[in-house]
Amino acid sequence: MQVYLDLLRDVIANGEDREDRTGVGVRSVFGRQIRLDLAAGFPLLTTKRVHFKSVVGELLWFLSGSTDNNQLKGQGIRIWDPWAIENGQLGPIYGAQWRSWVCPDGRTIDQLAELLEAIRTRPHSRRLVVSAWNVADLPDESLSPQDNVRQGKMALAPCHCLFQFYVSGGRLYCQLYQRSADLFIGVPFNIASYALLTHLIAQQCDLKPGEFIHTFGDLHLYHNHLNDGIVYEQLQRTPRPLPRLVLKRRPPSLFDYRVEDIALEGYDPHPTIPAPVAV
Ligand code: DHF
Ligand code: TMP
Repeated sequence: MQVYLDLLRDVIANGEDREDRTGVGVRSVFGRQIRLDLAAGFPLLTTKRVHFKSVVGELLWFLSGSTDNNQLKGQGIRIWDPWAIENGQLGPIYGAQWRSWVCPDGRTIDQLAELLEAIRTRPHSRRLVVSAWNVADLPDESLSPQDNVRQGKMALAPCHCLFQFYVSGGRLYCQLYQRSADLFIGVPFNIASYALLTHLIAQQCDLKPGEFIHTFGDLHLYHNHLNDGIVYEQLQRTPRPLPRLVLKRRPPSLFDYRVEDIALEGYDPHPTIPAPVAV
C-alpha cells in the first residue's frame, strides 16, 4: 500500500488549495490512478487501522439493496449518520441504483444480478459495467443532504459512481471510477470495499481475483486533516505486510453473504487515527 502514501504525497505537493461544497476547504488534484494486485494480499491500509467491520457491513448493505441507515446503525455502524434524515432514509443511493434502478416504464433493473449472469455467460463482454450515476436521482448541490432526501433525491451524489469488470486468464479485474475522493477518510474504505466486492464476485463466478484499478477524478485532502498534522503522522509510518481475506463459505448467490462469512487474517496495522468528516 505504498501507492496510498504516494497519493498522499502527490496531493500535498501538487494540489491546489480551494473551497468546496462542505465549506471546510481542500487541497485537490485531478485525474490519478492506482493498481492493486489482489493476489498480493488484501489492500486494507496498515498505516492506520481501518474499521473492516464497517467496510463489510456497508458493502453487504449495498448488496442487499437497502438505503436505510437504520440497518447499519443496528449493527453499530455509524458512518452514514450525518447524511440521513430522522427516519434513517438516505434517498436512492448505491443500494437502490445497484439492485433496483427504476426505468421510465416503472420496471426496475438489478444491475448486479445482470452483471453476474453476464460474467458467467459472456466473460469477454465489454459491457460488464455497473453505474450508480442515475442523473434523474442526483441531488441539488445547493440543498442540504436531508432536504434532498425529503424530495426523493440521493443524500449525496455517488462518489464511487461507475465500475467495470474484465476477465482474463481465469482472473477477475475491477476498475472503479471515483469522481470525488476524500483521500484520508473515504479512500481507504473505498479500496477495501471494491477489493472485497471483487473477491465475492470472483468466488461466485469461479474466478480468481485479479487487479483492482482505482481511477480518481477530484482527489483531495481536507484542510482540517492537513492542519491537524494527521496526514503527516501517517506518512511517517512504515507499511506492514497486507492481511489475507478468508471467505469461510460459498453462499448460493452474491446476495446471501453474511458478516460471519468474511474474515481477515494477519491484520496488524498501526493505531487508528480519528479524523472529522466534512458534511
Ligand atoms: N463525506 C466526506 N467528506 N468524506 C467521506 O469519506 C465520505 N464518505 C461517505 C459519505 N460522505 C463522505 C461514506 N463512507 C466514514 C467512512 C466511510 C464513509 C463515511 C464515513 C468514517 O467516518 N470513517 C471513520 C470512522 C469509521 C468507523 O468508526 O467505522 C474513519 O476514521 O475511517
Ligand atoms: P461531493 O459530493 O461534494 O463531492 O462530496 C462528497 C465527499 O465525500 C467528497 O469529499 C468525497 C467523499 N466520499 C468519498 O471519498 N468516498 C465515498 O465513498 C463517499 C460516499 C464520499
